Amino acid sequence: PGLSDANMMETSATVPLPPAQDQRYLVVGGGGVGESRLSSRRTRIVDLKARDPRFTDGPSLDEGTRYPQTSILPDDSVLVSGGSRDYRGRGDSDILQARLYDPGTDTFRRVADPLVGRDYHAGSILLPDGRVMFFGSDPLYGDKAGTRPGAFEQRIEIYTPPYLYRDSRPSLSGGPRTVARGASATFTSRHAASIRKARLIRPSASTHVTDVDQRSVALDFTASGDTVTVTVPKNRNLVRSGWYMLFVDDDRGTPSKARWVKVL
Ligand SMILES: [Cu+2]
Repeated sequence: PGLSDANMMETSATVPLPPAQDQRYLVVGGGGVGESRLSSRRTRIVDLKARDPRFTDGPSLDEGTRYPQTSILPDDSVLVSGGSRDYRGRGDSDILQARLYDPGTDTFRRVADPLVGRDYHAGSILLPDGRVMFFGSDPLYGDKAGTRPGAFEQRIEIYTPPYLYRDSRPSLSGGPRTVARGASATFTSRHAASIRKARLIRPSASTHVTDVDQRSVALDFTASGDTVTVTVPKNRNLVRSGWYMLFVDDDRGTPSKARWVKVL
């Protein structure tokens, strides 16, 4: 209940808002079924921990947006970028805009625009150094009039979030390669005293505006001297087995580079 533009779920994006423990989801944009010209400017949020979960609208996009790319960042913001107004970029309708969504304030902030249009068969993934890679796009046509077939986009773009323009970032090194669910692991950081968050972020598998692996799990942690000890939650449904990127964020929300950790 409450889902706005419910007839435009095709080509919308869904992302579990960080941290995954909150069980809140953001649904972005979308369009009508098939080659429909309809597209949605809406974002919708649902809290699955509520007694009677229902969708409420979040901030709107400037234009109706199909195929928006969404990537969870280690500072708990979500990058929403690209997409097109019409089906597969038809009519030269790629949208060269990017935003950061803040789950705490439910607001968008415009950030540096992408330079390459991304519509069908495009994706974005968070890199272990805190940047985001964009790839693909498969426009139906190669011109505005729709007289020439489109060509698959082969340029890759790398987005550097504002947090990487600060003068320092916390270090993170050492620690084990594997951690069992429910167990703790100790890593080294010269900035241990300023660490405020620890996040396990699963590497992405992004296609068709869908990233089935994307999630950011909050970890309890303690800091002592130059060490940070994190504890992986016991819940198997929250933390599936496999590889994760472990990030720690400092008191300004600046993330470290990730350490790769395999959860057993
Ligand atoms: Cu396809």
